[in-house]
Amino acid sequence: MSDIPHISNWVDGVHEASSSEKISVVNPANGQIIATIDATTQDNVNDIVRKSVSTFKDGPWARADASERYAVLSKAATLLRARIPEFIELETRQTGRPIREMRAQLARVPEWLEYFASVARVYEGRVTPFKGPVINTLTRLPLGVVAQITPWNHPLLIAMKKIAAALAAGNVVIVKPSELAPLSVLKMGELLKEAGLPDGVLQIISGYGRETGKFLCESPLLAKIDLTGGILTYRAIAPIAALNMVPMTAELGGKAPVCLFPSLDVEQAVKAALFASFIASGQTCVTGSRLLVHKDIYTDFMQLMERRVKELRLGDPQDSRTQIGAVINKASVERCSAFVERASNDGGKVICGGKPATVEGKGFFFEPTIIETNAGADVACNEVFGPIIAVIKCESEDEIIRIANDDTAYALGASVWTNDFNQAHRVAAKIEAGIVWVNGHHLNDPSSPWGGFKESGVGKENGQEAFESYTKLKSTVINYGIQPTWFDPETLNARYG
Ligand code: TXE
Repeated sequence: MSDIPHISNWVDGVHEASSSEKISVVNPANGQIIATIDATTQDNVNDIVRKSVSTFKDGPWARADASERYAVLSKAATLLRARIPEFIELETRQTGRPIREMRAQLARVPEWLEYFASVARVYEGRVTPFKGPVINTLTRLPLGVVAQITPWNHPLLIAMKKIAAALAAGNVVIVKPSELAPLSVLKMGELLKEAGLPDGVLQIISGYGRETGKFLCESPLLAKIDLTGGILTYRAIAPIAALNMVPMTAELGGKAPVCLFPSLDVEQAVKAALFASFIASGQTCVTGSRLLVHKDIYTDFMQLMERRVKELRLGDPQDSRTQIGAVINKASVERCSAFVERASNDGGKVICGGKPATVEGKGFFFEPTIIETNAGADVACNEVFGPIIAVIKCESEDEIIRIANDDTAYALGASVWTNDFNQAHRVAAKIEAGIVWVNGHHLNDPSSPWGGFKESGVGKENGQEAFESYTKLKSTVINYGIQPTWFDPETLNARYG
């Protein structure tokens, strides 16, 4: 018997019997299989959705008091915080990201449970200024059974952002984590059960996107689909969701500009660029993948940037000193190589990096790469999702703003780095992106709405907006003084609406 663990679906409060087909989960830093997961079939998906619908209708969670939802989610936060070291190791193993990044990221994940627990507890409805002796209350109800399709780049963070908001609002949740890095999410079932979540309210199912994910999203019984993934996945799901009248939130790609102005000293500009660009080996939707550098600091910036990028320590993700970990798989290495080749054909100059790498002969790595290019080049407009950064020399503030806004279909994150207070406000106001950071990048908080414009997606994660998007608004109009007289024989000034 193999000693590779199999982690089966979490359904109705237990790990189900394994599916006959299994999918291997690989550590991208050394190519070893670390676990297998289920490949959930269409019949099984349909069965789970049906059971989830009855849990929503008959179950206690949708009708639970806000104070009860608060208690369960806050306890889940406490339990998760106590187990963070175990999750850091697992997340590093399944994503290949450096352990120092996972330590910093996972330490904050319980805050999403705490925040949405609190929102559930304090959320107030409204009473509208309705004319006449009428009270109109607006209340928010859970939607029903919601599907969440989550990615591999920040597996636990992104799943918990969505799970916490949906549970706080009283929904039943079916999560389909990425088949490439599902293991931390699959552990959330037991944790939330221990916190007091009733069985069947959180279902976690595994499988390939094109099969299990597709079967799930095709269900007309869903009340919402929340996707973080690629634009092609959105395009595969959205038409059927529209036909089924299932609303969608979608957090897709990005091509974040990092706008660097001459009031910065060069060292500050380089630190900003390194931070924006190389977290997660560039595999995040807000990666600062276009450095728009003002001509007045360009030469000095490039000199120091080249030196600092060459010094980045690529290595074993479990080593605390490692700064650049693996990319997610072989296909990702190949995509990075193809981008570099196209960039060179487009007239770009590879300043450093540009090649696949291994650590002790193993794994899927790519050298941190900077490419000097023009704003219209493929590498400057399209999402690489790897450690390949386009640098563009810009003549003026206006040119930086124009390139930031016009040369890509994405509009998720952007950062503006300057010591000129007026310029900071002026540029931030003109940049078209769902999130603009001034003298920062990657900054994220459960209270801060997160989501893009244009092809970066629709709707928001985080904040009251995310909570509300998991509810439906009900208007109750209570008449305490108008008699219906419309069809009386003699009516004067009667009101019908
Ligand atoms: O994502 P996929 P991939 C972008 C990034 C990346 C590209 C492709 O540009 O290079 O997408 O990455 C599930 N029906 N982002 O291929 O496939 C899949 O199983 C239902 C940005 O890894 O979109 C997984 O659970 N589900 C992004 C999830 O979708 C389907 C993070 C995401 O995988 C499906 C990831 C289908 N037809 C990629 N096809 C971000 N915003 O951070 C796939 N899935």
